[in-house]
Amino acid sequence: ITGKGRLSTERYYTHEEIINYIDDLAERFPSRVYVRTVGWSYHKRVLKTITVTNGDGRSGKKVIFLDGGFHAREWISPAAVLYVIDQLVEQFEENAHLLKDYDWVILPMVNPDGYEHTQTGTLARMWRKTRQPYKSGTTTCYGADPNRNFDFHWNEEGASSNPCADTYAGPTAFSEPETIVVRDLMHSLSDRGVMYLTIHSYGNYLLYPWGWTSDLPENWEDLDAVASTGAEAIKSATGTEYTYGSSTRVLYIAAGASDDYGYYAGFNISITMELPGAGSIGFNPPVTRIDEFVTETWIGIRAMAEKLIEM
Ligand code: ING
Ligand code: ZN
Repeated sequence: ITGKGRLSTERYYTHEEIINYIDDLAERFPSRVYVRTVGWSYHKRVLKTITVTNGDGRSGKKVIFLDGGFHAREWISPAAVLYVIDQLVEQFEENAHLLKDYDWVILPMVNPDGYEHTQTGTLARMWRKTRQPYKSGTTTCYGADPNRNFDFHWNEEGASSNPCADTYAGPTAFSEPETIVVRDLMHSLSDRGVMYLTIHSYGNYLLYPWGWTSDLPENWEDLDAVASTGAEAIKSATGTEYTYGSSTRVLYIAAGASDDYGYYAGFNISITMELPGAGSIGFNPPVTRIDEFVTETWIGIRAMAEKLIEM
């Protein structure tokens, strides 16, 4: 199954395959691709970023930070992020404009413990959170919602204090090793960081801050311009419609999410992309539709990056 070569969009990868895939790219393209261990999950699975550059050796370029796999059951997310990596690396010539003044730092799998858990059988397929155990009275429940665990208006509206709830904010902000990794990456990149994109599913949304309040951030018009560009590019390519706007206004209020934190940390464009749903539970597009979804997602992400570059 593993081994060097092109990405397969014909199946969902395991965490190990995701890691092998980016490690192989680093071996095949040593001048343009750099893989780094950035931490470990609660169960000591490795978290790695892949940095894609144009290989010109210029340091201190602006940074686009992209991640996926926050929520375990949203399998199309890491698949879409891997496809972005594939396009930036393998279709290098036609995407050169996206790498001229920008490095892309990509963390394809934030929550490998949860992801692996969803691959253990139908009972576990709908798992959302991390897998660290928490006591609730005499019972033990597992995991915090990594997208409620960030320390920006942490555990305010739209998050739960119940360890057994799907939106459990955690006992403290940054209680999860996985969100600490994302936080530290954000701070290490923030002086160069111009766009943070985090890929979830499902519902066809392009969401920007704030998620903790219905107020809009100061540069909401820029955020709206980038999000609408992504939505329009997808609509004209495939007909798929995306709704865009602030998380609170177009979806629901949710404090402690990564896009709010990324914006607060200095990424002036910070967007959560909710890919389309399919399959019996929305979170499980059949493998025959992976290719369609990831290529469409790439069209949107590329258009947003192009908009950012011209802004
Ligand atoms: N949806 C996101 C969630 O974490 C979201 C929506 C993102 C709300 C950012 C607020 C801020 O609930 C999914 N599907 O995870
Ligand atoms: Zn999600």
